Amino acid sequence: MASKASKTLNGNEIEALAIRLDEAQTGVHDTLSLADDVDLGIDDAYRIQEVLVGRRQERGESLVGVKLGFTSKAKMAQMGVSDVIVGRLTDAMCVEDGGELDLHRFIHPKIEPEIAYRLSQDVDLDDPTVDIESCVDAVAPAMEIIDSRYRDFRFTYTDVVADNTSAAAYVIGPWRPVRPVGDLAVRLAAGDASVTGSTAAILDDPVNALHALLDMSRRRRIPLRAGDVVLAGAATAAIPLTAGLAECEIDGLGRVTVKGIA
Ligand code: OOG
Ligand code: MG
Repeated sequence: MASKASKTLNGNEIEALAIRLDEAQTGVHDTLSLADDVDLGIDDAYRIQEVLVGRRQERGESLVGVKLGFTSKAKMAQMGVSDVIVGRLTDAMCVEDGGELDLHRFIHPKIEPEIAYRLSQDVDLDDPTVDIESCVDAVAPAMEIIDSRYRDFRFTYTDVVADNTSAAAYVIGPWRPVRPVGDLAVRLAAGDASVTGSTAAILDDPVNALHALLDMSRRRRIPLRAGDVVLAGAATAAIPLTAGLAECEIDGLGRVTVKGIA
């Protein structure tokens, strides 16, 4: 049986797939799974993500952080993917706490509860002794808006990596000095939908997301810089984002809200 090579596409093919995803996002229309057309390996998927994000940078957006995906069983079960993934956040995706979000920007947005960490210093990915926890100075309740560019949110593991892990927008509540998070109750409500869970659903403790991030960043050469925001991955399944208030409360960390505008 032929094994699936992970890096098989040439530069033009990578570029074409990145453009397809970029145009789906900017044109607010969905596209079919890339896996329908190509045999997409994980290394190529991260190459597509890099080109895709590079196009956003060419339009003037800046990289401001990273996000992890599928760090909880609830998310893995909802989307049928069971490996941790990493994507990039840009300044254009940031919405202020209590702010408004024009839903016309999105194809089929969902919202999910997140824990955000803030890096206080650059992380040297080549230093084997680096202590990622000591590179973090603040923690906050947060929400992520995901908007898969794939029809009906149906994708493979490599598809979702190429699509910058469905990243679309995020909102961060009040930062507070970093402290152990462990097991805190999480509530998220948006329109008629709501979901509850615990921060311990994130790799048993969201701090483990930092260690997973270090590992992924080393493997994928994703820089981690002072000031970067890190979204640790949703503790619960995502729910549809509809017009009106969406709010997330995490016991002991506080509350964060955003208003969807139809
Ligand atoms: C992929 C993004 C997953 C998370 O927090 O687990 C993610 C998706 O569900 O479309 O952001
Ligand atoms: Mg997320």
